[in-house]
Amino acid sequence: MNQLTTDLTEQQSNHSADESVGSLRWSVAQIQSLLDLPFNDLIHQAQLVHRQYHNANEVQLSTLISVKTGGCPEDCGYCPQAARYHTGVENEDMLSVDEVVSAAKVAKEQGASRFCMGAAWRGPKQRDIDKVTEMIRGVKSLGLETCATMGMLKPGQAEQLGQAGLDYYNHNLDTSPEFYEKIISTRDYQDRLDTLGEVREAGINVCSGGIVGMGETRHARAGLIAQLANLDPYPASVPINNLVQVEGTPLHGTDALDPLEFVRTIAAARITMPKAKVRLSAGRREMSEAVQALCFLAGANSVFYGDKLLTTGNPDTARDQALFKKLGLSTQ
Ligand code: SAM
Ligand code: DTB
Ligand code: SF4
Repeated sequence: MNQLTTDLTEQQSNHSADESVGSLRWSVAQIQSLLDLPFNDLIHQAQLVHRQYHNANEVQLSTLISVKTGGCPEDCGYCPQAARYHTGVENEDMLSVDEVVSAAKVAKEQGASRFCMGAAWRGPKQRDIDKVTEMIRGVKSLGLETCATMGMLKPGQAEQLGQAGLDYYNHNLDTSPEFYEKIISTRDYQDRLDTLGEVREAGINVCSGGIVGMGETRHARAGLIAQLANLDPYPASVPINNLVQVEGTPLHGTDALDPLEFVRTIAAARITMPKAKVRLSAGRREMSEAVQALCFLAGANSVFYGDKLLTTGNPDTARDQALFKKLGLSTQ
């Protein structure tokens, strides 16, 4: 083991020994050093951490549904649902509670343990919260874990979602604070941190991650991981999305990220957030089985499962089941 590897191992074990201490922080430079390691050393470290905290042959399955699609007023440069980009995604009415609960039943039958409801909103209005809480109650009553991703939350809204039985709220930091303004102008980084604070205060598990492959540098990826790992506590669930390029969005045509850089990002998330579920998220349909296997080796232990993400495709369930079987992964 070289000196850098030894130092980083000590850093990691300090974190794992005393994660509740907010003063122990990962610097961007430390995470950049992780990302700069020889690939085999990085994966080895990620495996050591992974096996300390998780069953290395298990993957958790979350199914997504878009309960309100399109017509979003925000300008996130990656997103097919922003009204201002011409992507072919139409502004649709909100689904009914029955439609959502029926879809959750199917997801459960197919093996998902968590059902995540997404809405293309800047944030929910009170009448939206009333309907969403009904959806949460219906999904929860099936014995599924519940998750929602609906944009920014105002004070009091997270409590209402929590009282209805919401287990997780997904709200991504998306990228590093420095790169952020190249991607979104209609809400700032602090707005996102504030929403995560609302979720945490309401006792709901935080699900927060980001997107890579948006033309950012490795340093910016280190900056994103540092922000997530330094949240106190770090998120229970960390989705790492590879940009799905959609025609009509400003980021369409961005140079694709080297898949091994994606794997490195997963490994850095695993090492710095040892107990989290690290989710290999959007972009999986475009990945080979070999790259997905490397992501699992690097510490990913959750995926989105089901034929669709929100508006774009995901591997179909039969193909995923065949992959899990091939890799000897059990599902939860
Ligand atoms: N409107 C809500 C919000 O922005 O928080 C919830 C839904 S939004 C679609 C959830 C997340 O999906 C975004 O924060 C982003 O990280 C991810 N996402 C959206 N479009 C994507 C794309 N084309 N490729 C990869 N991830 C994407
Ligand atoms: C997350 O981090 N990724 C998911 C979920 N949370 C909501 C969304 C991915 C969306 C990909 C583009 C689409 O299908 O519209
Ligand atoms: Fe709207 Fe969310 Fe898409 Fe941004 S990511 S445009 S907030 S749906």
